[in-house]
Amino acid sequence: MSYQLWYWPMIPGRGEFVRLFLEAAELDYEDVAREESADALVEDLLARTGMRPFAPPYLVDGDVVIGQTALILLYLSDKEGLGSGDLATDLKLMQLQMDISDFVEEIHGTHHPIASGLYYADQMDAAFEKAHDFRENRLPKYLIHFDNALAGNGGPFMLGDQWSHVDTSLFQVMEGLDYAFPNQMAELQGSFPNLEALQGTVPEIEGLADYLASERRMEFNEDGIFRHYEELDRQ
Ligand SMILES: N[C@@H](CCC(=O)N[C@@H](CS)C(=O)NCC(=O)O)C(=O)O
Repeated sequence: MSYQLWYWPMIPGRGEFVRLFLEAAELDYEDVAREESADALVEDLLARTGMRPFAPPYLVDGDVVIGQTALILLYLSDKEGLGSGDLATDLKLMQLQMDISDFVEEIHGTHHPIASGLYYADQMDAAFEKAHDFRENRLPKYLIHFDNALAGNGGPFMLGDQWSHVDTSLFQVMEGLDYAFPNQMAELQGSFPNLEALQGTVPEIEGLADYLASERRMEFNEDGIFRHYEELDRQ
C-alpha cells in the first residue's frame, strides 16, 4: 500500500523534506493535496479528530497518521529499514533532524520575525534586523554544527557511505539557503567543505536524480520557507 503525503501544494516547504526521502528510497506515495487541492488538505485535516497532526506535512500509512517532519522521517526510516540499525546512532540522527527543524524555523523567521499570519511587507524592518543576525551568527553556527557532524564518519554522508534522512534534509537546506541568501552563501563558500560535498553527492542517490530533474520537483518561491528577498541578503 502506498503512503499518503499531505502538504500544501503551492510551495516546497517542509513537505519537500519528506518527499526527498520518499523519492531517494524509491517508495510509493501519493502527494494527495497536489493531486487534489489545498482545500482538500484543510478538509482532511479538520475531519481528523483527537490526537491529530497540528499542521502539514503529515503522513498517512493505514491507521498511522503522523505530523512533524522529523517524526515522519524517523517513522519512514525505521519502517523501511533505512536507519543505522543501532538505537543510539538512530537517536543521534533524529537529534540532527530536529536541529534541522529548529534551523528551518529560524530561516522562516528571517522573513516572518513577528507573526507568521502577517505579510512580509508588514514586518520588513524587523525582518531586516533578524536577517542580519541570522547571516552573521545563526547561519554559520548551524552550518559549522552540521559540517562537524558530517566529518565524524568521514563522509560523504552522515553515516559514512550509507545515506540517511539527515542527508536528504541537509541537501534541501543547502539548496534553499543558496536560493534565499546567494550573496551570503557565496561569501561563505569553502567554509563548510563536508556540507558542500554532501550537496553534490545527494543528487547521485539512485532514485533522486530522476525526481530532481522532473516537473514534480518544485522550485523555491516567495510563498515558501526559503524566500529570496534581496534586502535580506548580504549587500
Ligand atoms: N514543526 C512542524 C511545523 C509544521 C508547520 O509549521 N507547518 C506549516 C507549513 S510548513 C503550517 O502549515 N503551519 C500552520 C500553522 O502553524 O498554523 C514540522 O516540522 O513539521
